[in-house]
Amino acid sequence: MDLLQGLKKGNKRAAAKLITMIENRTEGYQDVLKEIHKSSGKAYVIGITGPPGAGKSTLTDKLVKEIRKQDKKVAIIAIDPTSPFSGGSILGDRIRMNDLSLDPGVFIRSMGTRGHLGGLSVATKSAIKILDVYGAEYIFVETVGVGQSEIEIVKSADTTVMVMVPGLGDDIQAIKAGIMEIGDVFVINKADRDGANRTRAEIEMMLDFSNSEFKPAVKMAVAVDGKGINDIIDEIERHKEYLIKTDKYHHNRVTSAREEIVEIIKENITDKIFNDHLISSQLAELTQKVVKREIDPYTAGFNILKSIKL
Ligand SMILES: Nc1nc2c(ncn2[C@@H]2O[C@H](COP(=O)(O)OP(=O)(O)O)[C@@H](O)[C@H]2O)c(=O)[nH]1
Ligand SMILES: [Mg+2]
Repeated sequence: MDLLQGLKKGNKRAAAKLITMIENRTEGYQDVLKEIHKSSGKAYVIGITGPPGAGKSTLTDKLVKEIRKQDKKVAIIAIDPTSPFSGGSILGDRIRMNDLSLDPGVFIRSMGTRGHLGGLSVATKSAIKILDVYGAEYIFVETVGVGQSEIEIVKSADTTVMVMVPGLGDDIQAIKAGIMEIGDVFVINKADRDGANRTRAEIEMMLDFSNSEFKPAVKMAVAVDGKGINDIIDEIERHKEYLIKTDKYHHNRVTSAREEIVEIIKENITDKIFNDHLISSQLAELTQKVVKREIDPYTAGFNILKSIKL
């Protein structure tokens, strides 16, 4: 297991290869994950989410550069649920983070939906684990906060930064419920544009209704010009201290570990159903019967469950 040794020594290529292995579910990938689990759990995971074009990549680039001044090793995972590609893709992000990728202390990786049938969040959690063992002290996960799997991804972050832009108006209403529970730090990026103060007031008003113990701050930023970056880092730090002080840090990790186990169970049961010939033919047969109203879907589903050998 040369790759594992390379990973533990902080070799970028080893980390990249292992993530690819996990994405493609190459034979032996589960052994890798089993092996590294005990050495993982040290990195601090920061989710960066918000609508497309809000400036998440630009902001991540600036935040990472600031953190790099402390000489801490950083990894960035950019998730694009709409992209079937992974590895070196997401051209725009590559360009925006071009000079960062030359920094030996920064690892950048894109992940698309290819390969992981509904398991993007499992694949992301595995990638986080790999980058943790690789030695990244901070792992940034950038994702568009829309679908269920993306929300699950941000839920596994220790601190989530919600990036908004001025004048979202109706959009804020639409995503209101979602963002309230997800964001730990709110950023109004593109504050160089009109309406930033109003958007801030709108978000602050919404946050006032929340009865959560931690009151997130709403910060202004102009990511392209590097404005507001230190403020955001301070807020991430404040949230981190809150988590540790209240023991939520540990509690969140318990929840996340439990979810991870459940996801692995689900994923493998699904695999069993779709890869087993007998079950597939039973499924085809029962489907016909359900269509003909000879049996109902519940009876069919439970019949199949009974014949799954775990
Ligand atoms: N005016 C303005 N444009 C910005 C700012 N931050 C980012 N942008 C631009 O917004 C566009 C989208 O940025 P990007 O970081 O790719 O957004 P993402 O899709 O959320 O990752 C790019 O053209 C950026 O240069 C900002 O603070 N002000
Ligand atoms: Mg981006």
